[in-house]
Amino acid sequence: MNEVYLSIGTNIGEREKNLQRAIQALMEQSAVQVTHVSSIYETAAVGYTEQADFLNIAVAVETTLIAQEILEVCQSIENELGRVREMRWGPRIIDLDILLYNQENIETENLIIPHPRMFERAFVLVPLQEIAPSNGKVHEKATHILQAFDIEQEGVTLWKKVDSIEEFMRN
Ligand code: GSY
Repeated sequence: MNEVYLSIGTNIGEREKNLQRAIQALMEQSAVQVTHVSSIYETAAVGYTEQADFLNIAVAVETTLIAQEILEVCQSIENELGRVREMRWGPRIIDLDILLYNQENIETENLIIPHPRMFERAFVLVPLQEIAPSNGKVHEKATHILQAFDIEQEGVTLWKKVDSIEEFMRN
């Protein structure tokens, strides 16, 4: 079984609903098991900053799929939820990024793992640190990098504390 971490973000429409729909769509994939979902963080936009704040979460899944197939699942969920690709760093109804696939380094035409910008982004690392096992390498690295960040200055605040997948999907 492969262990995969995803980062999900949204800054258009009913942001919490968008996250729930994305998790629901992942759970409906027979080859994917959602094992952990982080709390929801509200985060100031990075990249193109003249846009609304995002809600961001991290998700852990177990899967038999290879990385390329997970990418296809993520893209199909983005399309299903109505993502329109207008502007590279612009507003989006949903964005699913693969952060890590086991401990593998993967580089193909359309996929780089670990995600090339994940270690520069507090909006990725804060939720990731929350769900990664506290005795593991992912948690250790996220914690180490986050020590150099001023989380508040990075514009990352806890929006809703979530303790289980069931709680995340409620309402
Ligand atoms: O890379 C994912 C999309 N995205 C985000 C995001 O999810 N959160 C924040 N805070 N800023 C972002 N800029 C982009 S692009």
